[in-house]
Amino acid sequence: WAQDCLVSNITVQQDFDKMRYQGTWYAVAKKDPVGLFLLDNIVTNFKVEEDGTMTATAIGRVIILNNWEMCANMFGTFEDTEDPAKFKMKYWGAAAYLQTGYDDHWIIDTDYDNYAIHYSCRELDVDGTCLDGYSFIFSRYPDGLRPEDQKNVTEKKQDVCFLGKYRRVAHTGFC
Ligand code: ODT
Repeated sequence: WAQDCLVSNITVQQDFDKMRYQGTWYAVAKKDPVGLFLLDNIVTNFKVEEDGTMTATAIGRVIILNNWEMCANMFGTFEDTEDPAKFKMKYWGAAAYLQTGYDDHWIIDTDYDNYAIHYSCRELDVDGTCLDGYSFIFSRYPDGLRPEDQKNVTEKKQDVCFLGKYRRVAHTGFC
């Protein structure tokens, strides 16, 4: 079986349940996009609003204007699509000089209680593979994934064609 890396062939979490996804997730690994933004100490908190819309906040260390290090406070709202695990994320920062955007936001796999794999392709290549994208591995625990989840997470890194492109996300208490 040869992996074709077509974005359209990437499978996502079946019957994604945003209620169970709520609460705190710690980034443990990240594949960066072009023009990377969030560096480390990345913690997100997901919520479902009364109208059913999923929203999230995120904090993380960033460097802006090439040398100013700070903790960014970010906000996102997630538009539903026909697939319950695929969203469009509109995001912005607490301050005007932080990044804003509108990205795909796919939940590739999660067990809701321990781990989650997120994926976003920002730019498709002409052949249908991803030219520019990013991905987060999240854990419910600040000190990382449980050993029993690591094999599955490695498989999913391969499924999204980013295996070998992730770096560890440190939690040092900076934010
Ligand atoms: O860090 C990068 O290089 C790209 C990612 C920037 C998006 C940050 C947006 C945060 C918006 C609010 C929280 C959302 C939680 C999202 C979980 C995963 C994707 C960032």
